[in-house]
Amino acid sequence: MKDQIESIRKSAQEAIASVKSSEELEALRVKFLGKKGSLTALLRTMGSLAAEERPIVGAMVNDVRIFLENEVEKCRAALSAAAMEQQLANEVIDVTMPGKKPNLGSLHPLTQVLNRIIEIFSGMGFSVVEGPEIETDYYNFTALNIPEDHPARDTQDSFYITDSILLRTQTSTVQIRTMQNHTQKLPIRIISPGRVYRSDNVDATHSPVFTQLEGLVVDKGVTMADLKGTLDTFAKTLYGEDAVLRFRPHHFPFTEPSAEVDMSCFVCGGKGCSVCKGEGWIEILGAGMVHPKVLEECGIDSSVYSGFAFGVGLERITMRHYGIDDMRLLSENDMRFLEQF
Ligand code: 2U9
Repeated sequence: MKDQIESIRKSAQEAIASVKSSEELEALRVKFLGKKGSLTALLRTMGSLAAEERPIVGAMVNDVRIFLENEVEKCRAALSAAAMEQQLANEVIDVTMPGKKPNLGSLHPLTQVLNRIIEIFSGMGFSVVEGPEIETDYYNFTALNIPEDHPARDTQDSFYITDSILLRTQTSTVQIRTMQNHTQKLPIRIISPGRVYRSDNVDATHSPVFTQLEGLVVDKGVTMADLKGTLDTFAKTLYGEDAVLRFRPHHFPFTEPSAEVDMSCFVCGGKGCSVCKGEGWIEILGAGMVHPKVLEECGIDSSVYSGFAFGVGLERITMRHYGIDDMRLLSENDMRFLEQF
């Protein structure tokens, strides 16, 4: 019996010593120490022993049980320490590796120029107002005194969604909404930047979507002199003190009188060069005094109030500003182009 006990102890100890995983260890524990294990089986045969031998053998079996339980525990601790070490080795971090460089972006050139223009007009007391890009023909045409048979209304020139809903062709819709909402709160001094849509074919100087910035001032006693002074300050702040403006008579349905406004060429100063095509002048915007019919349509008494308005195409100003020769570059989102700003 003593030999059997010793042989179980020895083979259990050897088996535990060569265990590779906790599953294997648990199987061995069950095999030797479990309810149906070999030590327990041995205890069951003690009935055949002489009475005086039983306590001695019982004590031996107990000692071996305690010894083996200890061995199992030691082995379990060693296995989990090894597992932890393996995990730490797998998760090792090389703190000397170079970090990932974040890709810092910059503002789109159109946004940079827009921000500069907003800054200039803010300095003159204008606030920025925006509005929807999908509009009704009332706000886009009718309220702006654009007659039913005007070519701008043609489906060839504007993008219609239904018979009376279209993508706005100018941001003037925003000024109409502002005037109709502000009849109790005059004067108005706003600029309205935003995207507009016209059915143009794409080439280096035309795009079916472009950005406009329009301005509107309505107050008592506003005259053409205020318009000229405001635009003069704008041009001189953006292009420098040498900038000179020239007003040419023109026609727009929503302003009367109307003008196209040229600026002395910023390259040659007016002498004539390739940028101004020998003219000495470059067209920069359109402007005029708000048509009395437009004021009346918005509930503003045109015998008491008057206003001026102007509109610029932001792409053209931006192209001139940075010497960009193709408008498509401003909407294609080519990183090789955008990274230069
Ligand atoms: C209201 C009344 C009048 C806005 C104006 C222009 C002249 C003009 C063009 C510049 C280049 C359009 O982007 S462009 O193609 N704009 O020439 N815009 S007066 O007049 C208004 C606006 C709103 C209520």
